[in-house]
Amino acid sequence: MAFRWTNTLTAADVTPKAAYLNRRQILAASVGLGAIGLTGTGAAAQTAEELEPNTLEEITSYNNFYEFGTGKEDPKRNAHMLDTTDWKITVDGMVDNPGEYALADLLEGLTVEDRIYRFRCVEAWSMVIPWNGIEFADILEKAGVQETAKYVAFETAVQPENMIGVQRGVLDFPYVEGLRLDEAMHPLTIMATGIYGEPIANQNGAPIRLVVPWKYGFKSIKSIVRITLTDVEPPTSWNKSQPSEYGFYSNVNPEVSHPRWSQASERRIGGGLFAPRIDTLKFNGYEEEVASLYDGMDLSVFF
Ligand SMILES: Nc1nc2c(c(=O)[nH]1)N[C@H]1C(S)=C(S)[C@@H](COP(=O)(O)O)O[C@H]1N2
Ligand SMILES: [Mo]
Repeated sequence: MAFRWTNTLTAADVTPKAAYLNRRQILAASVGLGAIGLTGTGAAAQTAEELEPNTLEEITSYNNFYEFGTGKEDPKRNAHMLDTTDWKITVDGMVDNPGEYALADLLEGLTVEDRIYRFRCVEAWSMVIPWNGIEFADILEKAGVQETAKYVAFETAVQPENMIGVQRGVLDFPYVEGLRLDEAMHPLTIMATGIYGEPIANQNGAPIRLVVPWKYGFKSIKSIVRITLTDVEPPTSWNKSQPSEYGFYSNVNPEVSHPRWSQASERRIGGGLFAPRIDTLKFNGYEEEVASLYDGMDLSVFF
């Protein structure tokens, strides 16, 4: 790994926001370039310019978290009810070290890195989010993935008494997601524990959520309580709900329309009412890094 931030950002060790912001340009230039060893100063300059992060206010005020309602402002209004105390994550399936881990134990010794990523919802809005997170591959290494494993399944907490969306049954809960093992192991795939150096807000998926920046936002499952290694493709919430509209792979792809709208462009949150739409990039701009994962696959079939 050519580029790893070695400072460890945790809830207890928060980088002052000013220092954080001063590093922004460097960070932006590193994302998706240094991490994978891609070189080229032209690309770096372009990335730095392009990846102006959204404000914390924007990131925490416009959300999808159906456990707390279907409106974009519902999670901010309702997610204070999420109980994140004494958080535990069950790691099971095809692993050498299964168990129910306290969050701190699961993450102990692992490096929290700063990653400024594009974030593209399947609904065609987008943001740029400065995450703090751990490469998911580091967590998998701790779990001890067995050779038979081919996929990773994820599950969100269900706290019916705290979650108005669960009470209303707006989706089949628990929210579940999955990745192929090579996608899960990819260095761009992180488990986020913070944003802007602060612990991740409840509405963004506290205390820990997946971030897979080349896929539509719904793959980035929030408030995770179970990680299961398996040899069968796991069910995923939106595919279960609308199989003709949402596939397992869900790679950002401007060439493959959603049945009800185009995916060729997107609305960047915070741009204002009259901001022009911006072109959506294949694999959300991470094509160089991830396209080879899908060699030989027809991405209009495996959407
Ligand atoms: N558990 C859970 N995870 C979820 C969702 C959800 O409803 N429940 N929504 C997904 C969708 S559609 C998107 S776009 C992102 C939104 O993440 P953000 O609110 O942090 O921007 O979370 C994803 N993860
Ligand atoms: Mo989404």
